[in-house]
Amino acid sequence: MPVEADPLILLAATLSLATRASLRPRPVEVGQAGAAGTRRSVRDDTAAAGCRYAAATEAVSPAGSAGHRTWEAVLSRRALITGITGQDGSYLAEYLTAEGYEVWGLVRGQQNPRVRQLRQLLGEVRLIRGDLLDQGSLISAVERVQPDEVYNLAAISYVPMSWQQAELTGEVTGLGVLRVLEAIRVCSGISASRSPGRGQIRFYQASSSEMFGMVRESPQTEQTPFHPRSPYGVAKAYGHFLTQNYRESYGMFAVSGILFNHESPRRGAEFVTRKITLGVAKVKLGYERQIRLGNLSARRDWGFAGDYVRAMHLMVGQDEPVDYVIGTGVTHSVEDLLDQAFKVAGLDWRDHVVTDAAFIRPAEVDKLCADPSVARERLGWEPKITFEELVGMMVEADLELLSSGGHAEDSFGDAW
Ligand code: NDP
Ligand code: GDR
Repeated sequence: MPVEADPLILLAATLSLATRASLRPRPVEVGQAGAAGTRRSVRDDTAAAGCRYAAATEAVSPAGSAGHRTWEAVLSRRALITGITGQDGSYLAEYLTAEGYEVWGLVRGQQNPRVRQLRQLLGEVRLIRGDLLDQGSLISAVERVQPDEVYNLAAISYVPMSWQQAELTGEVTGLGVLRVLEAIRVCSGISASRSPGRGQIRFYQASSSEMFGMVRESPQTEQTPFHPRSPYGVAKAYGHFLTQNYRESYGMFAVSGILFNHESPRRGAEFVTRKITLGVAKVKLGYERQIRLGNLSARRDWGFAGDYVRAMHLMVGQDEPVDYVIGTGVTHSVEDLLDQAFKVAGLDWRDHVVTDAAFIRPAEVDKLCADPSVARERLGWEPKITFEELVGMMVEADLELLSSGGHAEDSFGDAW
C-alpha cells in the first residue's frame, strides 16, 4: 500500500496536528499540497518538538500496535539513502533501522543484482528507483518518500576508474550531488526568497579525504585546504563546496562528512584492503600463489565502516549543520596492511606479493591521516575498532567465505 494512502498515517496526522498545535513555534513551509503535504506537516511538527516520536504518541497512548503498524512506526523518522547497495549504504541502513527509522534506498538499473540481495536480506528497507544522472527520478523519489533525512552516499567511488571515465565521474560523483540537493530544494519549496521551515529535510553528503590529495599539512583537519589528485577527488570537492553553498544560499541543513578510508568485509574487491584480505584467503586455501599490487608505500588512515556510519547519523542530528573530519588519527602503509593481513593467516607477504605497474596511479595521494578531534569533542564520536581488529575481521571473513564455496560478490549478502 502506498505510504501516502495509508489511513493510519492520515489518522495519526490528524491526531498529532490537533494534539501538538501548541508545540509548533511557527507555521511550517510545505512544499506540496494534498495528502503528501499533510504527511510532511506531521513530521515537521515532530522535528519542531525536537523528538523522534511525536507528542501524539504519548497523548494518544495506543495499547500495543495499531493494525499492522505501531504508532511509533507511523511517526518514526524516515531516511532516504542513495548508494544503499554499496558498503556504507548497507551499514547505514542497518544502523538507522535499529535506531527506529523507516529506511528507504534509492536503487538504479533494471537488473541490479544487489537489489535482490537487499530485498532478501534486509526486508525492512524499502527501495525506490532512481539514478544520480536523472534529475526527474530524484525529484520523484524525494516526493514519494517524503524523507526527514537524505544521505547521499551514491558515487563512482573507485579512484582509478575516475581517470578511465572522468566525465562520468564528474556527472555522478560531482553533479549528482547538485541533482540530489535540487530535488530536496524543489520538493521543499525552497527558493532564494523562501527559506526552509524548521522541519526541513536534512542532507548528508559523503565527502572524502581524497579532497586533501597532495596534503598541505598533516594530520588533516576541517581547515586543511584541498588539493585533489584525481578526477574523483575533484568531483568530491565540487560536491563538498556545493553542499556548503546550498547551506549558505538557502539555509538548508546540509552537511558533509570528510571521511577517511573505511573498510569492512563488505568492501568492494577492487579496493586495496579487500583485495589483500581476499588474496590472503586465496593463498591460504591454495587457490592462488600471488597478489599483484601497485604502490606499497602509500599510507592511509583506515577505519571500520560500521563506526563511520554512526558519525554520519550524529552529524545529521546536530542542532547546527557543520562539516566534520572523520578518521582514526592513525596512519599505516600498504606494507603494514600486508604484514598484518598475512600474519593473521600465518604467512609472510614477501613470499606472495608482486608489484605491478598496472596498479600505479597517474597521480598518487601519498599519505593521509585524520585529526578527528573536533568530531570527538563535539559529536562524542570515537572509532571502536582498531586497525588490527579490522584487518583480522576482514581476513577471517574472507577465509570463511571462500572456504564455504562463496565468491567476493557474495560477501555483501552473507554479511547481512
Ligand atoms: P561503494 O562504491 O561501495 O558504493 C557506491 C554506491 O553508489 C553503490 O550503491 C552504487 O550503486 C551507487 N551508485 C553509483 N552510481 C550511481 C548512480 N548513477 N545513481 C545512483 N547510485 C549510484 O561506496 P562506499 O559505500 O564505500 O562509499 C559511500 C560513499 O562514501 C561514496 O560516495 C564514496 O565516494 C564516499 N566515501 C567512501 C569512503 C570509503 O572509504 N568507503 C571514504 C570517503 C568517502 P550500484 O549498486 O547500482 O552500483
Ligand atoms: P583510495 O582506496 O584510493 O584511498 O580511495 P584504495 O583502497 O583503492 O587505495 C588505497 C591506496 O592503496 C594503493 N594501492 C592499491 N590500491 C588498489 N585499489 N589496488 C591495488 O592493487 C593497490 N596497490 C596499492 C593505492 O595506490 C592507494 O594509495 C578510497 C575509496 O573508498 C574512495 O571512494 C574514498 O573517497 C577514499 O578511500 C577515502
